[in-house]
Amino acid sequence: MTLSLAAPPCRAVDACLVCGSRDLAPLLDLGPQALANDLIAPDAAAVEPRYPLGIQLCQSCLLVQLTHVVAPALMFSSYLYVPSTSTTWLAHCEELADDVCARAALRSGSLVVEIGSNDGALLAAFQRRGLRVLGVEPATNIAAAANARGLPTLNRFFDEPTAELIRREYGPAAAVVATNVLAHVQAPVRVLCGVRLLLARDGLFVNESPSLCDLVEHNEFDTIYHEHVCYFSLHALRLLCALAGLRIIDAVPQAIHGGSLRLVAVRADHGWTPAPAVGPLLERERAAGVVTAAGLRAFAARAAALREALRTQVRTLRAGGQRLAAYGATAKGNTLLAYCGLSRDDVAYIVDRNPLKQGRLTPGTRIPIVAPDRLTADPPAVLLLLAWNLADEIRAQLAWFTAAGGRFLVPVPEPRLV
Ligand code: JHZ
Ligand code: ZN
Repeated sequence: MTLSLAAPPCRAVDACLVCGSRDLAPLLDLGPQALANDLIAPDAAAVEPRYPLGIQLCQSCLLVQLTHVVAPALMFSSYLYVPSTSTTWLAHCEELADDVCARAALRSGSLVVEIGSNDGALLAAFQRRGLRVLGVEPATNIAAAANARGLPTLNRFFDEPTAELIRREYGPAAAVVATNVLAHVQAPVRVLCGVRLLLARDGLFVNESPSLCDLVEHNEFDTIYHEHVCYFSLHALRLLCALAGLRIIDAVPQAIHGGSLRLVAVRADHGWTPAPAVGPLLERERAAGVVTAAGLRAFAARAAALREALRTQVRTLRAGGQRLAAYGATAKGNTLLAYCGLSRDDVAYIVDRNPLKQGRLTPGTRIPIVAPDRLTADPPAVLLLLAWNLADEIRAQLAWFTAAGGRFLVPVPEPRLV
């Protein structure tokens, strides 16, 4: 894939990415930050660039979005994150594939297209169910790995021309699925228009993105980073889908990634009836305060309080001679470390099971990322859990650590030692 670096690396968003309104209310400023997945080679000479990180609310269409966006080619042309290092994710893929098959009444050989298919964990689940699969993935290294596993993957960003190309060469899709990708794009309506183009008349679009409601309810400010351009409420998604000629027929909250929303949509010209689940979710969003600047600023104040509480907690532990390391070189971990001002003096190292991340340094904070066996060789007293969304899976693996007196410091919804 060719890199398009003609665009500036970073630009301020002064008109809503969806509706163009300039009625944008600033909500939370997380300061200048390095790109969350831009893990540094230990011998890197250059200083990693930092870009302003903050969110704002469009008071016209209710989309929460970044205050500054970074050129996608800088973040997604080569990628180190693969979700399949987590068994929680693999189990989620099986359940999602079953759900899509049941809802769309897919037959053997029906075409399922996945946007942002990463290493193909979800495609493989569909393939095992006898379906014809095609992935679209912009990261060259990861698309190549998926193709090598026998999961056909186009190495490009998904847009309307890509949708036309797929329809021409593979036929209309019985289902289009996307997980953790719509929030990553600067023109989500254009992606949804591509979905509309690609879907068969009775085809189904199933999208999962982190839920703004969960983000706000559980103080997950760390899931804000440059890769996540949009923070979706169902209120905003309804409008986005309508603008693209899609109609939401169901919305189901999911526990994955700290709380996501599984959205099921069809072409607006198809006569499906919406499920009743949508009304209560809209009500929950209003109660959580995600559709007003005042409600969202209350969340921003909680994030600032969390920062102070975590800094105090870390300072107290260190003053008591307790050494800290961290678990999970996550994207969100970088926001947390940078916003809370935690450094290599506070966190000796970060363990991560993904070999692509090991041997590198966290962007901005330059904390070494190492393989999990470091924990046995050089155990800390406390492990800051940067992958708090996978706490159950990780704590089950590290039963020996807690049995030996080690403790976890879980940062959200508020810092606590367990
Ligand atoms: P995890 C990613 O965020 C990035 P991150 C992305 N932009 C996105 O949208 C969200 O996901 C949804 C490691 N691990 O999933 C693997 C272990 O080492 O919370 C991962 O590096 N041992 C696409 O980066 C990290 O933790 C384990 O036992 O915040 C988890 O990253 C397990 C289970 C995981 O996503
Ligand atoms: Zn707007």
